Parts: sequence; structure tokens; C-alpha cells
Amino acid sequence: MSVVGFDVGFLNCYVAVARAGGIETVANEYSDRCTPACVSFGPRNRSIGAAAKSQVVTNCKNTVQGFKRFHGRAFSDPYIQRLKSSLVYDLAQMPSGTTGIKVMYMEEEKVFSIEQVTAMLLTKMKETAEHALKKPVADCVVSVPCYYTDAERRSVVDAAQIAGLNCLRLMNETTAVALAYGIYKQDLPAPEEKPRIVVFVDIGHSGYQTSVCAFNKGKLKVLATACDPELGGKDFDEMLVRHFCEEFGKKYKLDVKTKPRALVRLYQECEKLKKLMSANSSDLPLNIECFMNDIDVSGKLNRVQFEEMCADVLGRVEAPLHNLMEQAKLKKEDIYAVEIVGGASRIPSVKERISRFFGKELSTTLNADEAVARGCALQCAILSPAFKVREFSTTDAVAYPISLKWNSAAEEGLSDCEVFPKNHAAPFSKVLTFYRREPFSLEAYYNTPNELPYPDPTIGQFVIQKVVPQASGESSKVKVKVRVNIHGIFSVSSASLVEVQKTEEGEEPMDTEQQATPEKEEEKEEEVITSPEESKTEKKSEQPPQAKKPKVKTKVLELPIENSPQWELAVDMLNLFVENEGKMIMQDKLEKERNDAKNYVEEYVYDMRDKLHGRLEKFVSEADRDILSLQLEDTENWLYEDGEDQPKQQYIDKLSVLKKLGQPIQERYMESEERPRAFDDMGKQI
Ligand code: ATP
Ligand code: K
Ligand code: MG
Repeated sequence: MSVVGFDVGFLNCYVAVARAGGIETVANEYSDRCTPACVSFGPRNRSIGAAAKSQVVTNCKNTVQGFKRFHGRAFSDPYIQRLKSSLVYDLAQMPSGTTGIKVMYMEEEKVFSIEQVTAMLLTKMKETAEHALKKPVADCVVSVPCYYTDAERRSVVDAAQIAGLNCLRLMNETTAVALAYGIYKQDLPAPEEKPRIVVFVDIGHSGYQTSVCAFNKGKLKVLATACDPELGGKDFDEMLVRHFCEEFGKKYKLDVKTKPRALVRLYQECEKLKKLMSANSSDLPLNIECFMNDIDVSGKLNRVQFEEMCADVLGRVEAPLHNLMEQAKLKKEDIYAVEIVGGASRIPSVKERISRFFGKELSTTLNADEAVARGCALQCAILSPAFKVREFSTTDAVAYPISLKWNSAAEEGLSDCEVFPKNHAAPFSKVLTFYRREPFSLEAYYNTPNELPYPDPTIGQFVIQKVVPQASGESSKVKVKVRVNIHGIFSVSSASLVEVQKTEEGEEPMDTEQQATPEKEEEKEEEVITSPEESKTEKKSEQPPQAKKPKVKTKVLELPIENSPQWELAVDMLNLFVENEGKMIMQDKLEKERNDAKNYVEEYVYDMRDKLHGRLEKFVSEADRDILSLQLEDTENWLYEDGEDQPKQQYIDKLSVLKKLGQPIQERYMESEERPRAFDDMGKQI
């Protein structure tokens, strides 16, 4: 059992693991705890993370980044269509209508679904975790923005599965931060006392999330969340890029937007400049050599100018804070602390605005980059039976109100009911009662379309099958359980038909009442009356028979449900993606081995050439040395020509030919090195 937390950021990803010593953010193969959310496709393999990021300029059309917001979206979604033209790589429509990424991979044009691309990133992060833990990793908790809708969440769960991960919980990023904050606090109010109220702000590269949580000893409850999914570090970069495009246009007559490669470099330099600006208010230079058409460009900027050009972006910082406080019906005095995380929270003017809003100093007690991953690892530890960790319960909040609508039998037309209002506790189940003679369908949807980050408010269609009337011909009572699960995903989790059976005097009763399948996780549950019309029916059909005949037995029949959530990845596609990811992992491994084999040849050539004229000189005849030298030179030339791109075995063979000549020389050298030492040892023995 593994205990791992993954923060899948828009730009930066982090992996945290639980070990005996506690929670630890672990480094990747470059000794960096940050792994760029970047995947690059090549003629022979994929590169993921830092290796991919280094190809952003050289292989720009096949290097994808900034794909976190493509989950659960139709290709026709305005967000995708708007972004499409500004991306350096291509997007394409998947057969299902969702968004795919079009690249050249293995010398062929390929379209990968967003689930596959995120799975690739997760594969890399999984390897990082496995390397740190020195064992296979499957169980994990993965972070998502708290404003993610159902379709986005399901898409990420699928991505985890494609990467061979078992996602125990999708955790809202701000909630992960809240857990990382609360679990170590020794001085939280007792359960019966007034809770401590803390605001969390996470401003990353793509999105701005805020939440307000109530803490008591051993638990936290998210009271409300408010976000701007379109506000983050990238918007500041965008302003800088726009500024320098204009400036370089005037100064050097360059149309930067026409050259993807130049544009990518400008984005990189602007991001660096923005970061420097956080620590420095004086004029800062921006220089790029050979930027376009062999021209070196330069410019400069200071913080005051930067803030001026970002005034509109900065102006959006306060709205979610207002919204948050309004939803939670809290006053600024109620707030114990405001904890901020996320890379863009380091921008001084962002901090100032948040601080001014609350009228207090901001707390930065958490690691701004790693808190999300750490919170996820903590949650994974809590969920894992293999790991002992302080009990801490986390109740999250529903981000968008969820309604159900259905065809009403009693009245003509549609009826609907809000089953989960905004900020309703989650995970949570509710049982709805219907009276029906035949199968019926429920449609779940978000009832505040204006708040949604995408145009279609549909969550999914759920058909309750095999509904039949009672033997008497009356409608059957059908209990439908709906829930928002541990990932924050809505589903119709079960349905049952209550069959009324009359038993004759003296006759053995039929089956006793069966219980609906018990929930795996401990989850709060509640009965809801679907509508006044339904409850009227309830009285009508249930009371009279019960009053007359006490000898009535009921039997509960589980009913099959046909689930069609919006943008669901079909099972056969999912399986195919799992299989393909496995193949690509294998291909990357083979390519790595091939490259390693080539590198060994190269290393051997350089190493031997040096040594033949150095410490090995005395151990080889001139004639042999000339032969080997010639061989080494030939091999070097071969490596740059025909040998540049050969199967692994070719390199192994080349190396063994060289070694056949080199090995005896090295052995003679070793022997002579060992001799005096052996002599010394003998001396000691005597
Ligand atoms: P998201 O949370 O939107 O998925 P992310 O988690 O990848 O994105 P973070 O790693 O939290 O994002 O933050 C990255 C952003 O923070 C980038 O825009 C980066 O330039 C910015 N950033 C990092 N350090 C600084 C700094 N010192 N000053 C200004 N901005 C910074
Ligand atoms: K991050
Ligand atoms: Mg983040």
C-alpha cells in the first residue's frame, strides 16, 4: 500500500509521500521537487516533466503544456476554441466530441485524449514516488481545483486509472491546503466550542481559488468556496508578453506572434522577469539573444510599470473574496487567519490587495508550492489502513448547486428538485422516493449555468430500469439514492423498488426486507421529499393498505441503473488507453536503454582515448595502441554518422569489439596496481 499525494498543477506538479518520518515532498530525477506539467513527443519516445520542458523551444509543435483546463470539455467549448489559436501545438476533436491533442509521435500523426496526456504526467509522477518509496505505487490522492465540475473530475479519475493509479480521493486544492494546515495544529477549539475560521487562498498559474473553513479538534469543514478560474500567474505573463511584443514591434520591426518559437521564448523570459519583479522594485532588464531573424532584443521594466500594465488583472483579486464572505455570511472579524499559497501569491500587489481586503497580515505558514501535495498525501495516509495518522475528518463543500429533473406522472410535464445546494456538505448521500409503474429517467444538472466554467450545465442522464407496478396495479415505491461521492462527483448510486406482499394467515412470510448495499465509506445520509406532489402520492398509496391489513410484508428489489454521465469516457476506450499507456511506457524504457547503450560506447571511446595516452600507455605495445586508437576514431566517426540512430544491439556489439582490444590492456594495468598492494598485505601478515 502506498501513501502518495499528487498536486497536478497547470504549470508545476509536486509529489508528496508518507514515510515513517512523516510527510515529505520528494524530488524527481533532476533532484527537483517541482515537475513541470509538460509532455513532449518525439520520433522514438516521449519526454515528460523537466525533460519535456527543455524541448519547449526546440520541439515546440509537439511539446504540450497548459492542458489542465481541457478536462471534461467539448472540443467546441468556447474556452477551447478561444485558446486553440494561441497554442503552439494543435488540438483536435476526439470521436466522442471531447478535446484531444494532435502531435507527431513515433513519426506518425497522433491524437491523444486529454485523459491520456494527464496520465502521461501522472506516470512520471508515479515513477518519482516509486523511486522515493522504493516500491510500486498505486493508491494515491490527486488534487483538482475546487471549481472543477463533474465532467472534469471524472476525466481526472480516468487519467489516474490510465496511469495505473488507484485514486482514493480527488481532493480540492484548497481543501488539501486546509488539511495540511489543520492536522498539525494542537490548539484547535474542542468539538463543542466555536470553531476557528480560516480563509485559504491558492493563486497558481491558471486559477485563483479561495475557501473558508471551520476547524475544531480533529476536523475541518469547508463552509464556502469562491474562485476565478481564469486568474493566475499566466495572466501577468500575458500582460508582459503583450507589452514586449508591442515594444519589439516598434523598436525592431518584429512581428513576434508569427514565430511560435520566438513567442515561446518570450513567454519564458517574461515569466522569469515577473518573478524577479516580486523581489525587486528597480528597473529590471529583459534580454534575448538571436530572438528573431538573428536580432538580439532587449528591454526593461520596473514594478510600478508592471503593476500599471496589470491593473485590470489585479482588479479581479477582490471579487472572489467578497463572494466568499457573502456566501459564508461571515464578517472580517470572524476570520482567525488568511493563509495564502500558490506561486502567484508571491506577487506583492496581489498580497497587498488580499491583505487590505481582510484588514490583516497574511499568514504564510505553509509551503506555498508544496502544501497541496502534502495535504493530498496526508489525506491518503488517513484513508490508508496501512498507515497510522492522527484522525482528522474533512468535510468538503459542493461547488455548484445540483438539481434533478424528471417526467412527473401526477402532473403533466417536468418536475425538478435541487438535491445539493451550493456549499452542501460532501461526500453525502440522499434518498429520494418516487412512485412509478415503469422505468423512468432522471437528469442531473447544475442549476446555476452562469457560475459554470463551461456552457453545458448537464451532469448526466440516469435511467432507473425494471420498474414495474405492484401486483395490485398500483404504482411502486422506488427509492433512489443520489450522492456526491468522495471525489466530489455526483451519481445515482442505487435504486430499489419496495414490493408489497400480502401473506395469508399462517403462511411463512417471504423474504425479509433487504438492505440496500452498504456504503463503503462512512457517509452522511438524508431522506428528501422530492416534491409536494410526490409526498401527496405517498400518503395516498401507502396509508390505506397499511391501515386495513397489518399482515403486509415488503421486499426490497435492487434496480439496475443506466448511467450516462456527460462526456464519460467509454469503458472500451479507457481500456485501450490503459493498454496504450503501458506500450508507451515500454517504448520509453526501450528507447532509454538504447540511448544508454549508445552513451556507453561514446563514453568508452573518450575514456580510452585519454587513457591510452595516459596511465595505460606503459601497458600496451605501440602497434596495439595504434590499432585501438584507429578503432576508437572509427567508432567516434560512426557514432556521428551511420551510428547516430541504430538499434541497441549495434551499440552493444560495437562496445564489445572495442573492449576485446581494450580489456587486456586494462587488465595488465589493474594487475600492476594490485601487485604492490598485495605485497603490502603480505607484509602485514608477516
Ligand atoms: P494551478 O494551481 O493554476 O494549477 P500551478 O499549481 O501549476 O497552477 P503554481 O506552481 O502554484 O501554479 O504557481 C505558478 C505560478 O506562480 C507561475 O505563474 C509562476 O510564474 C508564479 N510565480 C512563482 N514564483 C513567483 C514569484 N516569486 N513571483 C511572482 N510569480 C511567481
Ligand atoms: K502546483
Ligand atoms: Mg496549484
